[in-house]
This record gives sequence, C-alpha cells and structure tokens, in this order.
Amino acid sequence: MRQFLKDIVVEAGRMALAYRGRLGQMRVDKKSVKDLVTDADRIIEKFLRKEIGKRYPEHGILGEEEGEKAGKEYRWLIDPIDGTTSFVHGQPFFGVSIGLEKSGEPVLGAVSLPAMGELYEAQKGGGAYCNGKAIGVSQCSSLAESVMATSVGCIGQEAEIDNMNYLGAVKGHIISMRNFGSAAMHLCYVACGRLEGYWQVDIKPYDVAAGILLVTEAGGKYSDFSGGMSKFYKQVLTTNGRIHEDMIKILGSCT
Ligand code: LIP
Repeated sequence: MRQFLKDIVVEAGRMALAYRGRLGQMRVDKKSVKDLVTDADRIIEKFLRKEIGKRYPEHGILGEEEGEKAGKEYRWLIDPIDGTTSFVHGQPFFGVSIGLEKSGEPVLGAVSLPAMGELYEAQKGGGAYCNGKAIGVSQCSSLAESVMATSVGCIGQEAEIDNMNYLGAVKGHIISMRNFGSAAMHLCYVACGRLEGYWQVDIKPYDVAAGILLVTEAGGKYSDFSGGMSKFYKQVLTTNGRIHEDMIKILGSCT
C-alpha cells in the first residue's frame, strides 16, 4: 500500500504542476466566498478516486471535492490541491495530501509539494521521510525563538472562535509567524524542522490527516488546544514537542 500511495501522490503532484502552467485557461469556481475550486482540483481528485477504487474497491474515501464514499476498515482522505487559493494566484505554496486510516487510526500519509520538488511520506511506527531521507522536528525548546504557522480566516469567516484571538495571544511570545495558506505544507514544515509548530481552528480531516502523521512520526506532538484530542479537527495544535506545553498554556487561556 505504501508504494501505491507514493505512486499516486507523485502522479497527482505532476498533474498539479502541469495545470499550474495553464492557470489562465483553467476554470476557477467559488464554492463559497472564501473557498475556490479549479478544474485541477476536480480532475486530480477524480484520478485519485479512480486509482484507489480500481486497486481497493472495498475501501472508503473522503475527498474535498466529491465527499464521502463509504467502505470497510480502510478510509483514504484526499485533498487534491491543498492551498487552492495560493495555487490560483500562481504561488508555489500548495500540495497534494493523501492520508490512510485503518479503523479510524492513521496508518499512512503522503504529501507532494510539487512546486518545491518535495515528497513527504510517513508510516505509523515507520518514521517520516522527505524525498526518501529521514526527517525530524526542530530541537528548539524556546518559544521566543520559535517560528509558528497558522491561517487566519478572512472573508466569509465562519469559525466559532476567530483565530485572530489565538494569534493575538501567541504573537507576543514567538519570534515570527508564517501563513502559506496550506495546512499540508505547514505540517510538512513542522515535520522537517522548518517550523516549530502550527495551529489551526476548524480545519477539515482531508487537509491534515497525512500531515499530522508526518509530524508525530518525525518526533513531534499533536493535540487540541487543551492537550486532548478534539473531534472533527475543531482545534489542531502540532509542535516539535518541546514547546507544546507552552503553546497549550497560551491557547488554553483564550476563550
Ligand atoms: C486550505 C487549508 C488552509 C486554510 C484554507 C483552506 P484548501 O485548504 O489548507 O489551511 O486556511 O482556508 O481550507 O481549501 O486549499 O484545500
């Protein structure tokens, strides 16, 4: 299954790059005032669902564009282009993210960042890799030297608690903040030590399933803002583990 996942995520990444070269001719629609979908999102998801359906017809699939297909034991979580808004604006901050769950537990994850020429993979208990080399989270244990990432909802903001509240509480404690507009890219960068952590409210399972496994297999930590596990990814906090308790103190103090 691991090689199959690698093959389809690499092919999907190659397709995304090909579409990136034809941005001007591609249809871009609005799913809502804040969410875009392109021909590339749709066609890449169709390709991934067809390949998985051919190889594992009994498996379930949850995809951003076509939703849920029920299945037994295994479920694939697909985001054909994570960071669609960045993609449509010609920025390189997007990726193809595919996670695999067995009985609800993450067992495999892969993210292709094609514009960066990077392929991230992780297997439960098997570690995390970038372009075939083992990766690990950063060794930084000081929040004041930490670079964190998060995305703040803009137009059409729906989250119960506005992430600006959390950002307002965190920003005075960290050296800098990044927002690449792609949860999958943020998580890859935590896993390989380019970021000390990433938090997000109200994110979708297909945006983060593969990335969270990458972080935990790279030696990092994942929880909700109070150190527990929030249902439906209402709150996602991932760090290198060393600054996790500091972040929980700050995020936990925001109500
Ligand atoms: C995106 C996420 C990002 C979030 C965006 C959007 P998409 O996913 O990766 O973190 O801020 O609103 O949800 O829609 O590009 O797959």
